[in-house]
Amino acid sequence: MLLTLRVPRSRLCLGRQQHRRLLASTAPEEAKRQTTQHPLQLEINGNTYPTDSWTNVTPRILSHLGLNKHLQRDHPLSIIRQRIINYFYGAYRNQRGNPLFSVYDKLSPIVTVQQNFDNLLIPIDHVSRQKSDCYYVNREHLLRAHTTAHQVELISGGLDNFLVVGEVYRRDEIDSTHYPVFHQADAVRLVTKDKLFERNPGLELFEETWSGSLADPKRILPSSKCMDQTKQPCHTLEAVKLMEHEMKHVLVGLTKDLFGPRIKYRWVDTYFPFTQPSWELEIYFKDNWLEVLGCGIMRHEILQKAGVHQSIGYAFGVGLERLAMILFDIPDIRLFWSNDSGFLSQFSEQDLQNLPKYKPISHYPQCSNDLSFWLPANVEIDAGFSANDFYDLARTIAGDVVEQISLVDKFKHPKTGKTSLCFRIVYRHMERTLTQAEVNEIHKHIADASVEAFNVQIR
Ligand code: FA5
Ligand code: MG
Repeated sequence: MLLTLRVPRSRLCLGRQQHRRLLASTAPEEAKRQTTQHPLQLEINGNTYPTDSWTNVTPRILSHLGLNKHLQRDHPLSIIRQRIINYFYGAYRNQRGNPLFSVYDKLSPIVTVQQNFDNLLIPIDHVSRQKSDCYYVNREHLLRAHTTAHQVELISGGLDNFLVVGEVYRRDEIDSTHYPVFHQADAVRLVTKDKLFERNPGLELFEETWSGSLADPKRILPSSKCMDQTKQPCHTLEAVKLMEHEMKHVLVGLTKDLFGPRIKYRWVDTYFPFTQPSWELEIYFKDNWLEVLGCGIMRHEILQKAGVHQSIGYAFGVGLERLAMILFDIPDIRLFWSNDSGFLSQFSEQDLQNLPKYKPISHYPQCSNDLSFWLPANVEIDAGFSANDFYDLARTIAGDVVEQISLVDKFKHPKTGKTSLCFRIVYRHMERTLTQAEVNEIHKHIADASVEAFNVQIR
């Protein structure tokens, strides 16, 4: 929303409310100090940045750096990342059958104003540059507001098909679908005339009348508003239409790959400073149209700046939380930051094609107790004892107050040769807080029943 022409809602309230909510768990005086006062320099990821009148990152926001939820195994954002990558690997292959796209998912989120804005022709007075919309480290550095910030450096490095995945930071509103730190995947695909017009070799990428004057990087034209949805003056209509068709076909393909063939979607014309023409893709979700991505034909000035003169390209940026919310039926974007094992244990990367729907977790606290026992002599896990039998027994006794059970330790005694197992059982009630005494009693029942059923010896 932020980089489009529409005024984001957050700009109207200048982010004050979101700050109050963000800092809700910090004492008021401390929260105020953290938001308004800064040390003379900031130490981030081993680099030192002098602060200045632009500095507005808070310790709370900086604490998200390096959490890399998109790389955390079995996290829903990692599952979405993997699904997008797999889709692109399948959709585009070279003649030898290898994937065309390369993936960059560990780039530092601290970028320069040049990377985040200038390289992408974002006008100097564009709202998205304002302090009220971004987290600035100082006047030259900020936490990237979109993964598009890496476009020019990667193209300059010679890449023509790539995906960038990472977290982005915006002083946006906070509600069930907006959070100041969220994840994006960006992609760029560049093609030459020969490739685009393989079947129509007579066609051209660029208008005959276009002088190519943008080709001199020192004479980059001032960014126009790019509101004409037809095409940029330099491109031929055929080139733009073919590229648009390929891009929309691939993005609808991705949408259907994720959500099934019956998903309702629509294309909405929009404006981005770095693409022309530009669109947003919206998906019908819970009785509303939800914007999931922005895309378009890349501005030719950007390619030229990056040293590419004979190609046309498309680019898009998609919000991972938005996709994951639809895919897993996750009702609130804040859940993606949860370390609650009741949330995290619901997702697994093992079978990417059969993903479960999210089951709401109780907001009452968890209580976890360990149970360790010796297996009988000559019995081992999967040879006389099955962990699944133990799980069933525990569930039969405790019912739904058992939220999770996992095997956390296993070892063989060097002398007796007996195997010891330790299971962690997490208890939680859906409607009330369990007392430790109650939990201990249930836990004891499970221990007693295990002795009875499996002839184990409690340690
Ligand atoms: C951009 O960030 C552009 N860089 C996308 C782009 C890339 C366009 C390349 C063209 C070419 P926008 O601000 O609309 O655009 O954000 C892109 C997506 O991020 C949105 O469609 C939405 O899915 C997600 N998004 C935006 N703001 C938030 C937020 N506060 N919380 C969660 N997701 C968000
Ligand atoms: Mg948008």
